[in-house]
Amino acid sequence: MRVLRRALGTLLVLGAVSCTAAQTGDARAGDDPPAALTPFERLLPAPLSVRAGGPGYSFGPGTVIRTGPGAGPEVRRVGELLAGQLRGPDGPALPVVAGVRGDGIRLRVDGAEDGLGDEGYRLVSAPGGIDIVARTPAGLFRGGQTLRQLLPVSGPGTVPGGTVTDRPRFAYRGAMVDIARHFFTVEQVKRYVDQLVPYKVNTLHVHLTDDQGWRLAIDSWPRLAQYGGAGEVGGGPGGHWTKEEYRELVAYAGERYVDVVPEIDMPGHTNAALASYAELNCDGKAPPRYTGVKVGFSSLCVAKERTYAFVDEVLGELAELTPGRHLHIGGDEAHATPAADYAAFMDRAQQVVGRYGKTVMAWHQLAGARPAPGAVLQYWGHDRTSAADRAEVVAAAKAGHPLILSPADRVYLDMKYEAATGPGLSWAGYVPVARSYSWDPGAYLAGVPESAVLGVEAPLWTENVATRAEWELMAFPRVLGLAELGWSPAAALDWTAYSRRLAAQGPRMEAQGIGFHRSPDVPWTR
Ligand code: TNX
Repeated sequence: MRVLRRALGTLLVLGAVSCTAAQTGDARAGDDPPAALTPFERLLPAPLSVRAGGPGYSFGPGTVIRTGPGAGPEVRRVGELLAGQLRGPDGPALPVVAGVRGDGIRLRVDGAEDGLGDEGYRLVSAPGGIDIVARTPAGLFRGGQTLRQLLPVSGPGTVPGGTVTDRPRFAYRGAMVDIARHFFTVEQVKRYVDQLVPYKVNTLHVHLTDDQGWRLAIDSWPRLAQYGGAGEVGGGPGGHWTKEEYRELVAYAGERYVDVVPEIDMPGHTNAALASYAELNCDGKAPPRYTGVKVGFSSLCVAKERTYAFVDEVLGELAELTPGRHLHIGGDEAHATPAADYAAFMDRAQQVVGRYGKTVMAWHQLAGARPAPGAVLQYWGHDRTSAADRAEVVAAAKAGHPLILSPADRVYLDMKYEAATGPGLSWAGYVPVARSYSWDPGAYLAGVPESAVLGVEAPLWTENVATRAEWELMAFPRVLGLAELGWSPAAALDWTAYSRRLAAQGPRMEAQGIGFHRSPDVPWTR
C-alpha cells in the first residue's frame, strides 16, 4: 500500500487527465470518433490514476513482446494471448521473446509491487517501449487489456506517452448466464468471455440447472442431463454440456483470469431433476418436464435421505470440475419448500460444499436461514424489496458474510431497457443504461460497509432471451457499466463522463461484432 500511495503522490488522479488528441499523437485517430476522448480518457473501466504526457510508443513491423526476467510459462502464455488480441489483420507479428531488455512491449512480474494487489498493474508508455509491471500474471493480463484500449480500434499503431497505475476497487466482478431456461453452447459462452475480458470482468457465474433444464452431465445421475436437459422454455430441444466441454470452458476462462462459478439451484428451481428421477420426489412420482416460465413451484424432497445422496454426489462431481473457490447452491424462490424445511435443507447442502473444500455462494434468501460461516450471499433485491428482507441481508453482512451485489432493477440484464425492447422481462422495472450504471456498490445497502462487499455481478436470465443476438442486445452495453462499477474508484463514477467513455466503446464493440443496444441515453458518435 505504501508503494502505491507514494506512487500516487506523483500522479494526477483520475479526472485530472488533461492530454489532448494532438498531444497523444494517436496516429490512426480517424477510426475513433471525431472530437473523441484521448486514448487515456476513453479507458473503460476508468483506471485508478493516469499521468498522461510525453512522447509515446509506436508499434512497428519489428515490435516484439518481451517477458522476464525469469518469467515462467504463465507470463509467456499471457504474452502469447496478448499478442493474439493485439495483432490486427495487417498488424505486426508480435512474437513473444524472453528477456525484457530492448524495444517493445515488456511484461514483468515483480513480487515486491505490493501496492498493485492481485490484479493491479502499472503501464508506462514512452518511445523506447511499453512496460507493464504487475505483482501477478493476472495483473499483467489486465494491464494488457488496457493496452488494447489505448490503441486505435484497427489495432497496433501509436500509444500516447504516459503512465497508468491501476487496481480494482472490488475483488469480484462478475457476469452470470442462465443456460437452463434456454440452452447455450460452450462456444457461445466462450464468446461472452472474450467480450467481457476487455473490461476486466473476472468471474463467470453459470446457472446450470433450473426447472426447465439440467445442463451439465453428472456421471452418478446420468438422466439429469440426458432427460432433464432435453428441453427448454418454449419447447425447444435444449441440450447439455459434457464434463469435457465444461472443463474446456473453465480452462479457457481461467487462461483469461476469469473464474467460473457453477450454480446448481436448490431446493427450488428443480423440476428438471425431479422429472428425471422419481425417487427425488416425496410422492415417488416424477412430474413432466416443464417448458413454461413460472418460478417457485418445485422442491427437492427435504425429508428423504436419498435427496442428500443426490446433493452429495452432484456437488462432489461439480467440486471436482471446479478449480475456483465457490460453489453456488442457489437457494432462491423456494416457495414450494416450507421455511423450516428450507433451513434444514440448506444446512445440509452447505455442509456438503464445505466437505468438498469449497465456499458456499447462494442467493440472498439464505440470509433468512442459517448461512454457514464464510458463505457468500448474492443480493438480488431492488428498490421495492421489503425493509425486513433487506435487514436480514444487512445483518448477515455485519455478521461477516461477504456480499455480491446484483440489484435486479440495476444490473439484471434480462430487464428490458424500455417498453419497446423486444426480449426480456420487466418485473423489476425498465432498466435504461443510465439507471443501470448510476449507483455506488460501496454505499448501496444502508448499513453495509464497503468492506463487506466482495463485488458485483450482472445476471442474464434467459426465460425470454432465446438467441445469442438477444443475449448481446440485453447484455451490451449495460454489462460494461457493471464492469466499471466493479473496477473503478468511487471518485470516477459519474454518468456524464461514463456515457462519453461508453460512446467511445461503440466502434470497439462493433469491431468485435457485438450487436449492442444503441441506447438513446448514450452520445454515440457513430
Ligand atoms: C428471479 S434472481 C429469479 C430467476 C428468474 C429471474 C428473472 C433469482 C435468484 N431468481 O429465477 O430467472 O428473476 O428475472
